[in-house]
Amino acid sequence: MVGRLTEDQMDILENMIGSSPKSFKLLYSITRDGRSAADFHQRCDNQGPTVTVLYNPRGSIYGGYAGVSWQSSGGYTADDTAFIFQLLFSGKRVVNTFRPKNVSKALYFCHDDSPHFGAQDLKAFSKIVSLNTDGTFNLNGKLAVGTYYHSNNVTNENINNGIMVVTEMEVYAVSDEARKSPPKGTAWRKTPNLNAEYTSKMTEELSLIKPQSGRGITDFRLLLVGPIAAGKSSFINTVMSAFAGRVIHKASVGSSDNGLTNKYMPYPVRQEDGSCLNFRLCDTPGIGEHSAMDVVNLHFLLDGHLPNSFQFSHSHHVSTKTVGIPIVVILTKIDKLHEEIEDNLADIFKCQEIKAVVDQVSETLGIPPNHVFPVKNYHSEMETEVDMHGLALIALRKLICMASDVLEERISGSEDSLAESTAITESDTA
Ligand SMILES: Nc1nc2c(ncn2[C@@H]2O[C@H](COP(=O)(O)OP(=O)(O)OP(=O)(O)O)[C@@H](O)[C@H]2O)c(=O)[nH]1
Ligand SMILES: [Mg+2]
Repeated sequence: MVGRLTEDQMDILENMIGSSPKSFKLLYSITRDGRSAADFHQRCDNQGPTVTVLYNPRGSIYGGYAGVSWQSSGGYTADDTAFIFQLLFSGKRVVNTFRPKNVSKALYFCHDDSPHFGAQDLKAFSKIVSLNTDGTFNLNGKLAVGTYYHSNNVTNENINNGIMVVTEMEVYAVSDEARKSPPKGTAWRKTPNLNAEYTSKMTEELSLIKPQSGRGITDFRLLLVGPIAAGKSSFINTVMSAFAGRVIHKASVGSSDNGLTNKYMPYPVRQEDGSCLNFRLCDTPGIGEHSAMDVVNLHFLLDGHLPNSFQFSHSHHVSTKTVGIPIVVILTKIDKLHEEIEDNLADIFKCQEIKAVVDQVSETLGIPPNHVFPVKNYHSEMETEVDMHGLALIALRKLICMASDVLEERISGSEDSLAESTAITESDTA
């Protein structure tokens, strides 16, 4: 198993360590090797310099570098090369290094502790970690940078979102060798150039797809479900824009604590000549603490029980029955990941940071990475942008193909009563 650290992140750590090119070899992974301090010490004691990396479910990555080997005993140990760092905060690249202010107390060695920097400036966990039902790990350690490490006025909340929960924790051995990096610019997902020729080929191809005849089904219904302000309505506008050849603002978009969309609304999509395509993009209210879109309503929606324009409210529920519906994740707002992406959208499949987020989403939701589609929606643009269309159409094609496969299966399979074929899309923020 190779670890989760991307080449870009290794480059950043290499610079922080600062002496020469570095290689990183995964020694310990909490998901692979066990969640006890004994599991950590068995793999990481006497291994020379190491870097510990914590990945939390809010999209933050942080950890610590130790320039000397971890040991099972010895208490406070000096290390003038140690530091605590952050690489990502809430999905955004935030790079900071926190150096020791008390070098003699930079590390703390104890058989009961996993990596422990300073006086719990960063302690991952003690003894054994409990596993949450969603597969995350409740580290019982602490992040309190500022005691024996300089905090540089960054709050701990702004490093770990105030939680010691992780989806993964890794410890790498760091050695003085140059990495055999994949050549820069290698794409992690093969896609054609996202140019005008490609988008026009895609729009033509998608305009020809129809539900299989035999059930009176006239269109595919593609359901957008996700948190408030994830960009569900914006994605609908982006797809509409790709087919219309101009920027469309049909679905209402904006930011509101309780969610902006408050209806289930299936939008038809039109081509430049005004003709409707054989699918509808179904907008729904965002899921959130104060939203009327709760689990009960979501189940009914998935069962196809909600009429068009159904107005969601906390007191208005329908009835239940569940069907297996394929899921595709539309990963919105990738332009917010870092500035270069905004300018080079066509290169996102070469960007290791996007790959890391795609892999993380895939792992967290238990769906294959090739069902996760990064997109950027129209938000401030005045003119159409062909690469944005390309990304949205790639996602749309997968949605329609999956809906078509399910429909075909159901038509050729048992004669159960099926009113319409639905593929569900989860939309999430990067
Ligand atoms: N930068 C950026 N902003 C986006 C993107 N997609 C959506 N937005 C912005 O995010 C905000 C919320 O977008 P909406 O499309 O209204 O989100 P929603 O999921 O429909 O939200 P609700 O209807 O409230 O659940 C708006 O201000 C959009 O302009 C994107 O890809 N990039
Ligand atoms: Mg909306």
